[in-house]
Amino acid sequence: MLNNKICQLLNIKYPILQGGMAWVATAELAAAVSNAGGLGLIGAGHMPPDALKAEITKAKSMTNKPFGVNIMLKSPFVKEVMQVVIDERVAVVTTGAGNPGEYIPALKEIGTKVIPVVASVALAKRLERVGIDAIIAEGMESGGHVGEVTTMALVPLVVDAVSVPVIAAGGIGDARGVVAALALGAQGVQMGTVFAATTECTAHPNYKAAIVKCKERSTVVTGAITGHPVRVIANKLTRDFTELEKIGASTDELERLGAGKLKAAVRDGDVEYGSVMIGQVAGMVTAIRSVPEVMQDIVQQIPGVLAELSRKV
Ligand code: TUI
Repeated sequence: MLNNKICQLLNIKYPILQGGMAWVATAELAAAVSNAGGLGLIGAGHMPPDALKAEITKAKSMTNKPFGVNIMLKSPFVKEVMQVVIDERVAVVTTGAGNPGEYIPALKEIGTKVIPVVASVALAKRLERVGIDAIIAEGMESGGHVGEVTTMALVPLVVDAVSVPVIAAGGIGDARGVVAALALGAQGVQMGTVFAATTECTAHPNYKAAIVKCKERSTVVTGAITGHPVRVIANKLTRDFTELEKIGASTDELERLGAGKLKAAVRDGDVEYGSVMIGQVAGMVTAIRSVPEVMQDIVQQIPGVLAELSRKV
């Protein structure tokens, strides 16, 4: 069951990818997800190249399964971290927050599988022409930097627009979500939020506790005005941000308020004045569990979800 094109492409057991969350997705989390049969990824975020290299070395020591690196294209180190990924022969690269087109030929040349994250059909179509292996269609239910289209609408539109396999992301937190994604035409899923709330995730306990506390309306999207809308848990920071937006603050001022705040939340545990990026499915997370438990729960519950579905149709 579940052994499909994505599994064969990435040499993994289940077509379940872990989101490339900056500061959250360290070697420990990536290795745990890969060891549990999915594809773990290190979130490079704004990491300098030497830090990424150390993280890759650590992941290699913790798993003999394939893992990937997510490259945030707005990083000031994007060129250098791409080079690290090439030097280290990382099996899979996912990208976010931009158009990775110019980097694709070099990655393809060494056999790295390239799977960009997109939030629109237009970019999906453009990237297909450059030779990507698959594409992640990420809806606005996700945490962090988001587009404007929901997963429910985006995934089938991308599936119809491209011929590479599509991986659904945004709003997927359990077996029902996985089955729904497959029903929309996706061949796999990417999940961030549920993996952030695991024992193997090295994020600060306050950050993980904040996820458990979330209800369905606990997150908000701020920063649409700056052109970088992000989904985060509503807190003192988001209230200040909204106030600044209301009085017509400049993009510069708004970006200054946000600078360093993701690290403050994830590493230092400042969930009141940090940027607690997380997806809407945080409302579904009721406890911190281990990665194998999360993975096994999802995989084992799929037949039940399908049986229930076939009773209804
Ligand atoms: O990238 C994410 N999620 C992220 S990145 C991040 S850190 C950040 N820092 C500064 C500015 C922005 C983000 C926190 N969370 N998810 C994948 C994703 N990519 N969602 C949406 C997009 C996206 C948006 C626009 C992809 C391509 C794109 O294209 C613009 C273009 O250049 O054509």
